This record gives sequence, structure tokens and C-alpha cells, in this order.
Amino acid sequence: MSTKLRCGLIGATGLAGQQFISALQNHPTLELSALAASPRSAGKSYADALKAPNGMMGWFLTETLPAEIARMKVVAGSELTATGLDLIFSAVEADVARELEPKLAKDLPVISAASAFRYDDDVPLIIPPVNASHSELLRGQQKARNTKGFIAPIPNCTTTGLAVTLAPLEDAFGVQAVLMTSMQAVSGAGRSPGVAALDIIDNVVPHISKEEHKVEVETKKILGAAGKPHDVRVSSTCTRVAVLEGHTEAAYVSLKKKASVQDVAAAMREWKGHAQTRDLPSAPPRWIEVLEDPFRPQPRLDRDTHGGMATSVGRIREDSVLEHGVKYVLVSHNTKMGAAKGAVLLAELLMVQGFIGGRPG
Ligand code: 2RA
Repeated sequence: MSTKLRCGLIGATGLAGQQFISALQNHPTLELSALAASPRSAGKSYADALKAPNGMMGWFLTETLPAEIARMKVVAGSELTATGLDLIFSAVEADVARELEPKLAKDLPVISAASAFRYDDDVPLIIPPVNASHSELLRGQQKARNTKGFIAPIPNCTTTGLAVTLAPLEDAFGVQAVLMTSMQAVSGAGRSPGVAALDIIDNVVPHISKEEHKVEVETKKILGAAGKPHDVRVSSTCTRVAVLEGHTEAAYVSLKKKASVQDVAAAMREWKGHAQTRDLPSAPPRWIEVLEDPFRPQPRLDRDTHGGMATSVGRIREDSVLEHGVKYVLVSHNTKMGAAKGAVLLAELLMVQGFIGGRPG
């Protein structure tokens, strides 16, 4: 019998759900044991649930749908029970998450890509190498909500790349203010409805609903102490560009202490992240790759570095407008480190920390 932890996945048929299926394939300690989606898919095999009325097989990843997943029976999210499961991954939209996640968290840990609970004071927002210790909030959450499980969301994918690059700067020099402009891939918008081809080809769309607020609030929450947001000032402009995968961000950072370009590059290169994350199965050999070529990072060339789990940084320069200013460009894989693989990494951390394991009967 398998000794892997048994995972349920809600929102299994959507694009984010498919990315979870991919992220969990051949995982050394986790396996998918239950798939849940909307009542429309309930009772069907996963392959049948993906079929559109026009006959299109709605599997959107480049890798083949694994045969054992294709055969699995899908249940309605509202019917999924904790029995026989160790944890839940959630890939549902925020409104569905608001209803389903608290029910499931009564018995099980819920690792979520949804934004529904990210801003609650008793909910940590963890990027494992950056703020692994924020998991201490989970015990308080369990007590306050009287649950055996808990809800642990991952941040917005645009926040992830920014926070990963700010963490070594905060550790080495302190950060006081950040200005950031993103150039975000279309995959970030999902497929329902997603971004229409006619809107994005030959174009840049200068607004993504609620995105800038998320980046600003989440960055402060992640860089702060558990339950106490950092006082860094964050201002962003989020745009959508005609790129499939990989968010590019131009960041301008005011440091607390002056640092040279070489100091900043060294701080990022040498940053190892939280000690508990170094040996996690999904951890890359380095969290940040600093590139010297002034024409990098580029999403097409750099998003898949270390399996999409590393953030690539280039164009590090001094900034003469901000106090102790530096500026750089980063690329972070929005659907890997910024989504499903990042959520799996969080589950791995919470296993090491003893928050996950122990199956309800
Ligand atoms: C986007 N960050 O790219 C969002 C996805 N959650 O639209």
C-alpha cells in the first residue's frame, strides 16, 4: 500500500486544477486520490468531465493527461468528504472558495490558490523560502475557528516574484519603498473567461482588476512578521501582455541602507531562503538566478528555470530618484512557482513543520 499522503483537489477541471494535476504527477510523498468540480461534472470520469459540448477535449496542458487521472470519477465539490484524505488542494474561484474551503477545513488542511481568505488576520500567506515561520498563525486559526484542519493560501502569482526578490534585500539592507510595473502573461487570467485573443494580440492591456491592490497588501503581509504587516510602501501598475506564461516585473526599490549593484546582485545570488525549505522535493537549487546579460530575463527564455520554481533577475542598476535606490527586472513563472507548484511546495513545508499528516477516519 502507498504511504503517500492522499490529496483531494477541488476545481479539478479548470486550468488551475489541471496545473495541480501536473504538479502532483510522480510526487514522492503526495498523491491525488479525489477530484471534485462543479455539479455539472459530478459522476463523470475526469476525461468525460473535460469534454465540451462541441466535442473539444478541454485538457490544456502540453503534457498528456495521465491515464489513471482520466479514469478517476469526479464528485461535486459540495459532496467531497474528508474520509480517507490527508489534505485538500483548492483551485476554485474565490466565490466558490469562500463557501467550500471553510467546510473542508473543519477536518483537513486546505492549501489554496484562491484569494478568498488571503487577507484574514489569522490566515498566513506563505512563500516557503520567504516567510515559512508565518505558519505559526495556523494553530491560532484552528483554535479561533474550531477546526481540525486550516486554510493556507498561496499569494497572487504577481506578488510571488516580487516578494522572492525583495526578501534578500530586506535581509541584507532593509526595504522602505517599492514601485513595480508588471507585464503579465495571459495564462494568469485563466480560461473562463480569460483574455480574448482580439484584445491581447498586437496589444498591451493596462489594467488587471484588483491586481495592484493584491500586490500591495500581500507584499507587506509576506515581508512582515506573522500577523504584523511590514511598513514597506508598495505601489504597482499591473498590465497584461501577449505572453503565454511568465510574469515580467520592473521593480524600483528604495533600500534602508545604501548598497551597490554588486552588493544587491550578491545578496540575491547568495540568498538561500528559509532553512526548512532547502531540501523540499519541489525546491530549486537556487531561488533566484541573477543574469548578467542586459537582454535578460525574458519570459520565453527564463520562466522555466529550475522547473519554473526559480525567479530570474537581471538589469540590476542603481536608481538615482529613490533614496538608496536600485532597480531590476524579474521573471517568475506564474502558473508554476506562482500557482500549483508553489502550492505543492507549501504543502511540503507544512508536512516538514508537522501541520500536515494524520488522516481523519
Ligand atoms: C493574473 N495574477 O495574472 C493573476 C492571476 N491570479 O491575472
